[in-house]
Amino acid sequence: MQMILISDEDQWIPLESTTPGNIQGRGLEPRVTDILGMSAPGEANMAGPEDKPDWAIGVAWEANPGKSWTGKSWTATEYFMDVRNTPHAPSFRYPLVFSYLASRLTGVIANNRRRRENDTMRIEPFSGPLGARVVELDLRMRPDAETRTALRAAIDYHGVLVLAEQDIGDDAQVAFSQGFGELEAPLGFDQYAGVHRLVTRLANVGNDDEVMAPDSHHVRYMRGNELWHTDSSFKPVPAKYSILHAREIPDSGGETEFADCRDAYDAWRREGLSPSVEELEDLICEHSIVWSRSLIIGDFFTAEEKAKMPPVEQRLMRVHPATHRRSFYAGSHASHVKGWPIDEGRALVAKINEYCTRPERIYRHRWRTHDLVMWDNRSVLHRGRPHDPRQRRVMHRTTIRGDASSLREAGSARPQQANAEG
Ligand SMILES: O=C(O)CCC(=O)C(=O)O
Ligand SMILES: [Fe+2]
Repeated sequence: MQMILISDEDQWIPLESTTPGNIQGRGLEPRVTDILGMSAPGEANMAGPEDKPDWAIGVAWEANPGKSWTGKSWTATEYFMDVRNTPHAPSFRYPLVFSYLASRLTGVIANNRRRRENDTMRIEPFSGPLGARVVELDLRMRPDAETRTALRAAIDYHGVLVLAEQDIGDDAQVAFSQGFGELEAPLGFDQYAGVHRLVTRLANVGNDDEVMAPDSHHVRYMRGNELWHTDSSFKPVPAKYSILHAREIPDSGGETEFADCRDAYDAWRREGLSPSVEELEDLICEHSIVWSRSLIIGDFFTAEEKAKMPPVEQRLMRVHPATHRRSFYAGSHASHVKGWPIDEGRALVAKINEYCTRPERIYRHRWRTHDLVMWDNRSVLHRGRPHDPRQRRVMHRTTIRGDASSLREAGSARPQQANAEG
């Protein structure tokens, strides 16, 4: 995989690695302290040695030596570039908003202090294909626009971000989440007294603060989360990011697992599995929460609830709008393939889900109280793991709405066909 780095002259230069030595070797200032990720859209598009990357994306953190006059010790800049036709000119680049300038001018000293607290934020990628830890970030200090942009690029690239020790309540979680887009309102039966109306509470503890019986209606409903899924794919506009905050956790069990569906796509293509990625490119699946719940808790919903949640259609393969990486998009809400015999479609969905969730593609998160984990539902599947039902587990989730139905995303192999579906 080719790395690309932007130089002082806005020239993009391929690098084998992004160590300062390498940068110096090319006559550039070693001022870039961290490259989030710049790569081609999966190795799949880099089939031959002469292949060139299509695009590059990344965030560069540049140290401000001795701190700049703004007091900031780093500057994050997000880069995106289409390198197909103009290999050495960025098509899109924006420096991030220096929002603290305004507060400085208006003399809001408290804001300045809060922002300085987060100046040392770092992203530390995990060793596997997905996930990274965000360190030195305190969400009580309301991240500024620049920090949010760096986080958004990080979540798009890594799929899962872990932020430990975030002792915040619903209001702060909602405010932080709204920085990434419009929030989904939870389904009616997912709303609870005393919980913010934009927060989905996943808990085995009722309004009376007692642990609910394992066979209670709500605990049974939540068992659906033990199946691999992508949030809200059963809604016409599925979720983009989900943000889950641990309020109370059991002594053992109750982990959440994440599987990298971009890595699965790349491997499927590399291994030449059947059907080929070209054959899969424009397939449409029907998604339904009535179907997915039936797999684990039977015929659960009332006729009225079912009528409110009719099946929807989603693409089986998605192209990430920021990273341009392809991934499978299925999970337990996907039931079958439009236009295929039902059994064959179900078998294909099962095969793809199994392939996406192989051990080498999984990050398992063992929760600690006040951990906050966010993930990109467009690229990863997730599931909750069982735990002792007598122990309390209380999680609060905010969910950022996607931009549109996946049907509106063009598959680039046959864009005219995919567009016709939208
Ligand atoms: O409880 C869990 O670990 C996962 C819950 C879940 O699926 C979600 O928060 O979207
Ligand atoms: Fe979920």
